[in-house]
Order: sequence, then C-alpha cells, then structure tokens
Amino acid sequence: MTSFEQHFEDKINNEVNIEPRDWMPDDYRKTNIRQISQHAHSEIVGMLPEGNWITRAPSLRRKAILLAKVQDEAGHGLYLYSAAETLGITRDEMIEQLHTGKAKYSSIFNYPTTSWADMGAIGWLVDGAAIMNQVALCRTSYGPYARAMVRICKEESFHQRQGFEILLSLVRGNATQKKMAQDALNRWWWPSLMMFGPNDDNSPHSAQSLHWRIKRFSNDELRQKFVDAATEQAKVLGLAIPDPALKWNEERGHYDFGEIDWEEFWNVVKGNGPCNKERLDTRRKAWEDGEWVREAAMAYVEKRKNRSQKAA
Ligand code: FAQ
Repeated sequence: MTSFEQHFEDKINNEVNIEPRDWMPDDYRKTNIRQISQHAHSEIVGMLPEGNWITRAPSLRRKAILLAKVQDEAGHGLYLYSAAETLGITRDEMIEQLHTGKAKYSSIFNYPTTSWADMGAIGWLVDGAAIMNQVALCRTSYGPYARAMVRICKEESFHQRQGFEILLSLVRGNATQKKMAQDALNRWWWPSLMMFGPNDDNSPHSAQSLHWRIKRFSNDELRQKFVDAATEQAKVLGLAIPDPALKWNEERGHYDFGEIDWEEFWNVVKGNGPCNKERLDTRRKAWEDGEWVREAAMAYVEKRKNRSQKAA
C-alpha cells in the first residue's frame, strides 16, 4: 500500500471526510460519480410524475404545496450535480449520460401517476424510502455529497409529511376517496421497496461501497427499516399493505415480508418499464427547448466578464 493509499484508508476509518482536493483511488472517484450523478438524475426525472398533477391539484393550497415540492426536487438535483462536478466530471457529460441511457436513475420514476392519491403515495412512500436511504448518506465519506444530503433530508422530511397528510385526508373522506388511497398504496408499495436496489447477494457495488463508507447500510438493511416504519404508518392510515406475507417476527424484531418481483425490477432498470421512454423523451425535449436559455445565460456571463476586464 502506498502512503497515499494508507492516508486515504486512515481517513475513511477515522470518519474524516474525503474532500475534492484529497488523493483518492480512481474507483472511489468513479463510484461516487456514478452514485451521485444517478442520484441527481433521479431527482430531476423524479419531478415528472408529480409535475403531471400540478395543473390538476384539487385546491389552490394543494397546488402551491405540490409546486414547492417539485421545485425542491429540482434544487436537490442541482446540489447533487454540483457535488459530482467536484470529482472532475462536467454537468454536460452527466446530462449526456442520462440522455443516452448510459446513466441510470431510480426505477421508481418509471411508473405512471394515474390519480391524485398517487401524490400522497409518492410523498409518503417514495420520499419515505428516499429519506431512509438519505439520512444514512448524511454520513457518507465524500464531503460534498454528505453536506448536500443534510440539506436535502430536511426538505425530504417535509415532502414525506405532505404525502402522508394527503392520504390522511383521503382516508377520512368518502368511500371513493378511501378506495383511491388504497389503490395508490397497492400500486406504489412494491416499486417503493425496489428503490433500495437488488438484494445484498446480488448487489455488485455494495461490499466496496460499504468498505469505503460511501454507503453506510446495505440495500437489505435499509429496505427492512423502511418496511418496519411504513407498516406502522399504514396502520394509522387504516390502509392494507398489499403483501400477504407481511408479518411481525418477534424473534427478529422486524416485519417479515414477501419476495420482490426481481424480474419486474430489472426490466424497469433496463429501460423497459411503463414510462421509461416517455421520461427520457421529456428530459431530452426539455434540454433542447432550454438551449436558448443556456445560451442567453452564457452570453450574459461573457458580457459581464468583458465589462469588468475593461474597467480594470
Ligand atoms: N433503480 O450494486 P447496487 C428520490 C442499479 S431519490 C435503478 O446495489 P449501488 C427523491 C445500480 O445503479 C431516489 N437502478 O448499486 C425523490 C447498479 O447499476 P450500475 C434515488 C438501480 O449503487 C422523491 C445496479 O443496479 N436515490 O427518490 C436501482 O451500490 C420523490 C446494481 O446495484 C438515490 O439514488 C434502482 N432502484 O446501490 C425525488 C440514493 N437500484 O450503476 C422525486 C443514492 C440499484 O452498476 C420525488 N443511491 N440500481 O449500472 C444509492 O444509495 C445507491 O446507488 C442504490 C444502489 C441503493 C440506489
């Protein structure tokens, strides 16, 4: 082991953050670029399923809240792209990887939002699953990623509560509204469990990422924490989780739950989910439509630079 490698390992073992100018192994850099950029893409693509309901929110208050939430996701994407840029990749390169399908984004955002109750289910379950993962990432070993996560988690927790509150209103409503809430839970439950990634035995990156403390818990550990928390929350809502195998296990001190449909998961990850094509087409179109904005912004920067050079 070289002295650089030793110094790096010592920092990891002593819980000292790795910072952009520090020496780091190439694979540590690559793994962080992969994870942070995929996370950023998830936030940006994740705006689309809920964005679909902004014009159809049932009241002005609901509309304002949803609008703020979707804008928060855009902000999260931008913090994360900035964190990834500190590792030596440009934003254009990351966007290119998303648009060509080279980079992944979370499987969850390839499912359609067919009713208003889905806004509740996304906030409660999708943001709930995201928080379970992201609270742990506040202690990830790469400094800029950890700091971005602290800020993001504060907002995600508001998102989770607003989703839960939407469902609470629906279950306190009439029979049709309660049915809408149950239907949304039925459709979003299993895809939410898939967000945590493959089982530990089939997760090629986990061992190294856990060693480097990029990940603080394994995929299965986080999934179990989520099932335990969400099951209790479903009781408060009076909704039934669509899993006949879900049962408290006294010995383990956790809920047992049924097998995830991994064929469906990999199918979605490989680009064949219900909305993969639509999501990427929308992102590519937004990029093309926004070209004039980027050009105008850059022209403004150039103009200011020229002006300050002349003044100097
Ligand atoms: N979807 O070896 P592992 C949010 C891929 S943010 C798609 O276990 P790793 C906020 C994985 O990339 C949600 N692909 O990989 C919000 C790898 O492929 P690769 C996003 C997945 O990295 C809420 C391969 O499978 N959160 O929701 C998925 O160690 C509401 C092997 O897997 C984050 O990104 C999946 N679900 O662990 C926004 C958190 N799972 O790269 C709007 C940060 C796995 O070799 C509305 N990321 N894959 O081609 C992580 O914690 C990790 O990257 C995991 C995967 C846990 C996602």
